Amino acid sequence: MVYMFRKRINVALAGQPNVGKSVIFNNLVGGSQIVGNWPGKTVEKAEGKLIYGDYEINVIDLPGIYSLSTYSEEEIIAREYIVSAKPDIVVNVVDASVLERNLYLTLQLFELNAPLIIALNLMDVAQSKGLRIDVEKLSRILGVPVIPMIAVTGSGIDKLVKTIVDVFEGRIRLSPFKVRYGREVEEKVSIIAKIVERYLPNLCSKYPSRWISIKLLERDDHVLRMVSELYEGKVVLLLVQEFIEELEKIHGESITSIISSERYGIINRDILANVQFIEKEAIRLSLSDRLNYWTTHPIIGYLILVLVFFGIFYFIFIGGSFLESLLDYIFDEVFMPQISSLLSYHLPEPLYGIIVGGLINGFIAVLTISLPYILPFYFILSILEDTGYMPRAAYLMDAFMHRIGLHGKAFLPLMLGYGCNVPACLGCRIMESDREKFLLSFLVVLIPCSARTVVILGIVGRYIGLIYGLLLYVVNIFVVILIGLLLNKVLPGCPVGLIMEMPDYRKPFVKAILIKTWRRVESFLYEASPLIVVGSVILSLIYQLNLVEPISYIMSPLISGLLGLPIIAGFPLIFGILRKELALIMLEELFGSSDLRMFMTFKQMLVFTITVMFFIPCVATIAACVREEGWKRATLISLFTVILSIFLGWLTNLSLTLIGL
Ligand SMILES: Nc1nc2c(ncn2[C@@H]2O[C@H](COP(=O)(O)OP(=O)(O)OP(=O)(O)O)[C@@H](O)[C@H]2O)c(=O)[nH]1
Ligand SMILES: [Mg+2]
Repeated sequence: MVYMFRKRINVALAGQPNVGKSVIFNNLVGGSQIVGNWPGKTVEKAEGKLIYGDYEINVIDLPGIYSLSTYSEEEIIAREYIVSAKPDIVVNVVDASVLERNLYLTLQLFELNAPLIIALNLMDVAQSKGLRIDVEKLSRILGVPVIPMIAVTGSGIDKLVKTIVDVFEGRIRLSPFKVRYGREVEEKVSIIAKIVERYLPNLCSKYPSRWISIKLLERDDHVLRMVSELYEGKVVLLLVQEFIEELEKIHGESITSIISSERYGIINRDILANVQFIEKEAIRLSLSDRLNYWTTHPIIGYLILVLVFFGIFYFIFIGGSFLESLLDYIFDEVFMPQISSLLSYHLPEPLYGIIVGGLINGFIAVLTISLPYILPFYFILSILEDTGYMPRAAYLMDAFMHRIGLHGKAFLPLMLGYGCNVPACLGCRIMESDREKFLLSFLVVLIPCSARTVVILGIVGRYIGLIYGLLLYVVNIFVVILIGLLLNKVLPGCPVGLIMEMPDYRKPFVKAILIKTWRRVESFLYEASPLIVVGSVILSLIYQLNLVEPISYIMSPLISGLLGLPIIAGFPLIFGILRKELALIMLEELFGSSDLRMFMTFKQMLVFTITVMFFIPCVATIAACVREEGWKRATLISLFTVILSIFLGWLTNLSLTLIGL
């Protein structure tokens, strides 16, 4: 027997927000981490594996952090990972177009004694800004390998992997840059380091003593707490406090400003001055600046926002209808008749019903009902994410969002919600306070995700008219605002202000967009289609066991009494918890036709769609919500959506009946 032993290399990707860490991660391990042009998408570390020759490279994608201080949950996650898990190699991804700011984190990684490789990403953007970087010299000064990259095109990835292995095997030796502060600070740092080494040996076995000293001087909360909990720590803290006061007196500014300006001094004087050159001709008002001006303009900006939104749904509807009729023809007209006649010949009736009616029909429904709308949606969402329009939209919406106790940044998870509520729920973590996070979680699950879009455009858009379909999105926005206003009044606490960095516009790359769309479609096919097929099989079992009537009867007071829907419409609503598009798929399966007009009135279609639009989130979203908010809150949110959806369905039914429809 032959055993294969692969050497394992643990690699962490660390860097500031929005520098391309997740693109590199996805490229390396084929992952599907959220990628987009705004800071703060990755909120929790993600893990993936790459096999390279005799090596198994374990890659961790860390959240973006501006520095190694502990201002946010992400910074703690990233820093603790680097310190505790001690990865073999830390790939510090830096944005070549704003090196000064990015190297700020790099210096701190050096101080942490992390074994670094620098991935100098976004070289294309740096070049278009007229910046030239002497990569070799940068590598010489920093004493570690520097790999120029354009991650979205895959350029530099191979070299990065090879370098990781070479460093791991000691073929490339690291002689890391030594960060040296001004004389006064340096004196204090080395005294504190000696004392810390002597009196706090346990702490020094985890963190480098020099790093602890700098962090103590910087008044880092986390380190201060750790030291104060130790018996000898109190004395150390007294000394540190004395040193801080002394330094602040000499420099006339706060200790954090002293240290950060010294760091910038080192970056500019000792590093950038030797390696970065600005080529004159590129200094002009760039396309990005002009686009930024118009898309954040107080009047034109909003017009563009409305146009973009309508344009997106129009594109999805047109693209979706076209793909739907194409796939319908292929599967329903060509493929299905052949399969049915073949299987009906070989299978006994109950089994035939379950296999063809449940399994195969369920799978075909995925391809002919969901996929046609989901594909254009993912495509256009990818473009929107990569250009950098999303944070502009968030900026424009800031004033509105304040009315509902949130701020512009909250608009990002809400927009992601149109694609899928799961990342939107997880994305709520970017909010600063627990109150805002909870409030936003309530709202994101009300946003019609792409699966609900399948229902909205596939029923109302298709049978009543696209404009009515689009109107439902507007209604949805109004309801979300209303609920937000209400929650803002009810929930204790106050909203906080917006602090968000506005990234430059970036040109989306066709290849990157296509890969991203495909990855999303792929995970939709893997994750959603089993749920849809299971739902479809359960339904056909219910059919075979003659349970349709009794169950419908139990639900009839709600379904036909309150909502005025055909009695069997309760099934699709319930099964929609598995996957939202099951609501439409099951309606067609239950009616045994893909033309709903024969079985439902326009009023019923509207009531049904509105109920589905707000009804309880799907299982995957509930799970994400439990993870972020805990059981109690997730249950509260889910129950709330059930009551809200039935109430709105009833209200629609009542008002349409009152006006004689
Ligand atoms: N032009 C260009 N764009 C890039 C490059 N690398 C990444 N991008 C784009 O930059 C944006 C940010 O990339 P991400 O991988 O999401 O960045 P991240 O560092 O993981 O960001 P956070 O998770 O928010 O910290 C995306 O829109 C990418 O498509 C590059 O080399 N050139
Ligand atoms: Mg990321």
